Amino acid sequence: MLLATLVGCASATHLGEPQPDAPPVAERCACALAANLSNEAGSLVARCTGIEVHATPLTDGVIELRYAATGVAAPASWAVVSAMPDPTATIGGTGVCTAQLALTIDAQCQVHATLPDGTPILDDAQPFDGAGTLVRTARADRVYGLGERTGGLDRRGRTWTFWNTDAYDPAFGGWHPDQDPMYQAIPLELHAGAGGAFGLFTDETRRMTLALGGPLDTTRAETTSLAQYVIAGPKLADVVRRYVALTGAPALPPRWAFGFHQSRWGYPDAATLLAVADRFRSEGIPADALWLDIQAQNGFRSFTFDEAHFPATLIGQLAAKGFHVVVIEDPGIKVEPGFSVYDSGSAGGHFLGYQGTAWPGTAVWPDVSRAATRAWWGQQVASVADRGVAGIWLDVNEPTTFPEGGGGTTLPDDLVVDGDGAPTTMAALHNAYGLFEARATFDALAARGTRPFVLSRAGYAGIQRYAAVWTGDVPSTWDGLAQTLPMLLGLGMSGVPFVGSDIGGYSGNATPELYARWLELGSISPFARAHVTNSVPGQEPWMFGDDVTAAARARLGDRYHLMPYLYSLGAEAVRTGAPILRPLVWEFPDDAMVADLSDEAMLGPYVLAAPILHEGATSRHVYLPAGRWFELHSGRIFEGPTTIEASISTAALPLYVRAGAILPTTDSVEVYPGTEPSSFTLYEDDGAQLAGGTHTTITVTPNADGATVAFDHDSAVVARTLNVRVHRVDGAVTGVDGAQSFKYDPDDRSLLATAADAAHLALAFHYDPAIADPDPPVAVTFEVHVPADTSQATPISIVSSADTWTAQTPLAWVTAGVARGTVSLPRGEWFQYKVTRGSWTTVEKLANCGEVTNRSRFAAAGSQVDTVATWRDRCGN
Ligand code: MIG
Repeated sequence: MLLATLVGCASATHLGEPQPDAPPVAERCACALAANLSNEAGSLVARCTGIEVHATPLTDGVIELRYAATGVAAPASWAVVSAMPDPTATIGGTGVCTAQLALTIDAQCQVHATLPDGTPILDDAQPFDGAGTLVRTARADRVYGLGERTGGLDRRGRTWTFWNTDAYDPAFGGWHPDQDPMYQAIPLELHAGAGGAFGLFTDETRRMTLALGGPLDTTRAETTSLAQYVIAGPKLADVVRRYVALTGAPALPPRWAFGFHQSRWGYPDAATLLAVADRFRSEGIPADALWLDIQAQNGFRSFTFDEAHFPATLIGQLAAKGFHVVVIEDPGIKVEPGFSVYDSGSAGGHFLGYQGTAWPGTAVWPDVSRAATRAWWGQQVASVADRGVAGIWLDVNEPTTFPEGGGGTTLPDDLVVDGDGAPTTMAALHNAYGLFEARATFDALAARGTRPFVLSRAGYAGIQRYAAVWTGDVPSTWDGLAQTLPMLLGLGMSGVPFVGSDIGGYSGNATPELYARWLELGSISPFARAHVTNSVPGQEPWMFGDDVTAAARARLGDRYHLMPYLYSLGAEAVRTGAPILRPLVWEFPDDAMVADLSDEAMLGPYVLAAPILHEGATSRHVYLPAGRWFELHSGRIFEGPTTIEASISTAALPLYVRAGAILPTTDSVEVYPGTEPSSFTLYEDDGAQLAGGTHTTITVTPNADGATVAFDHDSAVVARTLNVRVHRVDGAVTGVDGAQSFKYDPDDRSLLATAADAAHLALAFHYDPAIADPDPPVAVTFEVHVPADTSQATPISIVSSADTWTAQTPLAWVTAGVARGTVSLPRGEWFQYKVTRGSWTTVEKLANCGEVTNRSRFAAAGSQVDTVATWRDRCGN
């Protein structure tokens, strides 16, 4: 027994592979504490010369570590909202043992931790120096996370700084390709390697660096007390779920905020905004929000409006057109006796003891780390909300002082701040300024009874509780676009699911091609807003020509069609912290091909997106991991793992649906049975309610006779009809049990059933699930409207790039001026085409007899109407 105990309490493990001989975790703590250790109210405390280390097991799968100079008390955390002791953990021997982690502290107060299987995960290489430096042996693994960063997904190989910064580089018109630090500081490391993933969250709001470039990982901040949380996996999803349990669940934005947003710095007046709103409607491009930047304020005074150009009636007029309005509020308040915000702020002692320069000129900054000041800020927010404003945009909250650019300008380090009742300095609080400001804003809006929408540029761990985040001033360059996707993925993996970028880029005059590609990425970004700087043409979709306008209509149309899926992913993020847009490694952790793959992403668990991120691309490689994939629009099948070459056009956003997928859309639930049962939770509510909402578990079970699809609701069922479409049905169909009616579309190869919703609804689709041909051509339907006096003696024909423009495929006359028919084309490929009357001498022409640019279409089942203005032989050319 004694021998077993000694073995179980053997000294610290060292780095390497899993150790199959490691004793069970509980045994490792089953003996008396070593001499330098004590158990103090559920924490293991180690004392060495000049330093002490506290290790506290928390539910579930988290160990809090605090390194401190001897006797230094723990400061309060502004990130951690819930830290419950783990009652099942044991403290003994040299360490702490939990179901997920085993941690030991050696005689030099160095910490070593392993997974239950003995895989070492944490290995202090030196004792804490009492002054903020932690040095650990680097594992030969990957590190993800760290919030908003340039570069790929894997953070190894660099030193990163945590210091919220206005990253705008005037020479670049945005942040520089290697910019570090950015606006946000989220010190969450996600380590992935042998044994799975684990997390390390360093809860520090001072300037901090993390060097991941060599054999040692070094964390450095100027502090005598450093708190870290070791977070168990084994999956990235487990780490992030535990991290958001600690730092707070993401706030679900109202449903309108999942729509498309249009912004620009410099809309001059109400008439312009009303015209923009009308244009969205007349173009048929869906959109839900318009934004007011600082030009709409009265002389850059936060919480005011330039009433002459943006009267209060504007908000209601836009609401009547179906638009919500979001306004910007900067933290720098104009120093101006008589300005009510300045006066009430001064009277309440809400401003920090420093005057600097910001947009309004000489300005003061509220001490948002003080509860009373947050309440005062909330009153200002409420006054704007009273006007009808639906959301608040928090900018320059790093906080930034002028001169802007280069990032070095912020409030002085030695400024005294309240620190939520524990006075400290700006140096200690800097990275939390935006978090406090977002909290004050969110709380004020939530008090009004509906879900707030807040967008924040700066933030710290926990920002997800209050705000969506955008990637700031990204330059309108191809590099800026290419860096945006990994930046969004990194933020998403760091517990911030609602993220987006300035669609089109912030400055640099996007070309039509760049704008189209950015909009396509934007169409799958959790937050989708076009925005641009002032004194340049706007970045509304129609500013870039007909092709781009059509692309915007199509891609945003898809986004809105998938809204129930997107919204449900938002609700999933609230429950689990899972990013809405996630890297492939999140879903396929064992696939080495995707370990640092950042030019593709998963929209939720089921849809793989391969946006086009390079200038002049005429096709792109798409890596599809193991399993069966269905191209979204055509149902074309690919068997992964494989790399395919996707054909593209201006409007292209290659999207692939994973077998097992369940995609609720606005008019149906789209189901792609896999080889195993799968399920998805559909979330529905009124779009803005603070709590409640209905969860529906949709389960798909494949079987030898087709598949069953079941719906189970967690609340009362409303009277409605459900449309359920099962894809890849290309064998014989014998019926659907439980449906009111069903319809088989052999060309789309889908079986659509209609049923009345019920508390438990089960549909059994009976079809031959064998797949006869993974990639048959598709009969694409064309409906062409031609001048009414066009002779019906010759057929209207389609000529296309699919056969290098040779065949003239005739359509049938429906009536004078309308022809209809199908053309067999390669499924899931883009093609170009023109309309003729059977020969090139009769090809279509523009009304002015100019050349018609080739029409572009994707080969999938379905119909489209094209209108021909006139004919070449009529033009005489
Ligand atoms: O000093 O409000 O990132 O989106 O348009 C620039 C004007 C301040 C920076 C933001 C940008 C916004 C701009 N702001």
